[in-house]
Amino acid sequence: MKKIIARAPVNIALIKYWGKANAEIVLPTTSSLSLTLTDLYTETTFEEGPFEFVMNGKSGDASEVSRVKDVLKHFQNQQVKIRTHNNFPTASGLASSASGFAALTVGLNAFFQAGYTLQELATLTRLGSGSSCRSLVEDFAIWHKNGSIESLKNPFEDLRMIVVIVSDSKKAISSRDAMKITMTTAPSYSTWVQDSETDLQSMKAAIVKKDLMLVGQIMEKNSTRLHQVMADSTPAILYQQPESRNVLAMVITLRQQGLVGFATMDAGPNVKILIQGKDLSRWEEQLKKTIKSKYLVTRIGGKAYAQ
Ligand code: 2P0
Repeated sequence: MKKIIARAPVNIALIKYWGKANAEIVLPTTSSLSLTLTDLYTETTFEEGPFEFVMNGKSGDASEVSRVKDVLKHFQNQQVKIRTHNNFPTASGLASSASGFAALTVGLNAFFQAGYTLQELATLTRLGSGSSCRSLVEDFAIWHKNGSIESLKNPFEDLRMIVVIVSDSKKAISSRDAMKITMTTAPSYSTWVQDSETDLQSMKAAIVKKDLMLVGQIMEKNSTRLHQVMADSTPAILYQQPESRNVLAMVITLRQQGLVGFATMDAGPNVKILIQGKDLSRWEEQLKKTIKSKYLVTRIGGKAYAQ
């Protein structure tokens, strides 16, 4: 009996994606850049049989199945039983669509021995979740606005990400819908698109120079600007909660006191802090002292694979 297991890590953007130039084939308005989180991943098994999609022990709902089929229809047939689960708490408020679709696409490629190239897999997985194509490569993943995927060597040895779980409730609005609202209503959207290009170029230069302070500063600014352009939408899209802002303020204060770390936020209230492993115990001490929320700590690196 044929069986394939695929695994793909979550990725977090340092330069964010927020809007589609072509919604049908999911081409973004800007290029984005991310890192994968080694210890937070989706694992998916594929077995022979009539089509079935089970996520975290439950049958997938209609919209999940429809997105899965958008990818599956590019393979030989639909005779496959798919079971998928996340190794991180499902209610942690962490997006799982990127790791989920990366595992799905890479796994289907192995299961059906389809032989798609990396670039072709990126094109397919985007149909399920745009940002999932960034979980297909190691190191810093760049998803260019023309659709191509690039991997830029990560020169930093000991990075960690702290994921502060401010809320575990399901978000009020999906990123797919929210980015559409921002694109069509935020007066500052075109400026955001231009600034994003400048940020990407500065970020690439900072990575190549191995300048962690600069990488962190650009990352934090890019995230702040994303949440400003979201707030500039009508209706305003507000993912931050008071506790998110407490964590952001804590990161800035601690950095002023010499503890290096930088914050970024996505389409939800959780805050991710990029730090160096050598500083982890000092960060944990401060987190326990200052905030109520739970947090996870993960290493950085890895990519989707199937066996
Ligand atoms: C990112 N996000 O770059 C940005 C920052 C959320 C905030 O990519 O519509 O779930 O399926 O392409 O990939 C979330 O977007 O959206 C996302 P679709 P996806 O990580």
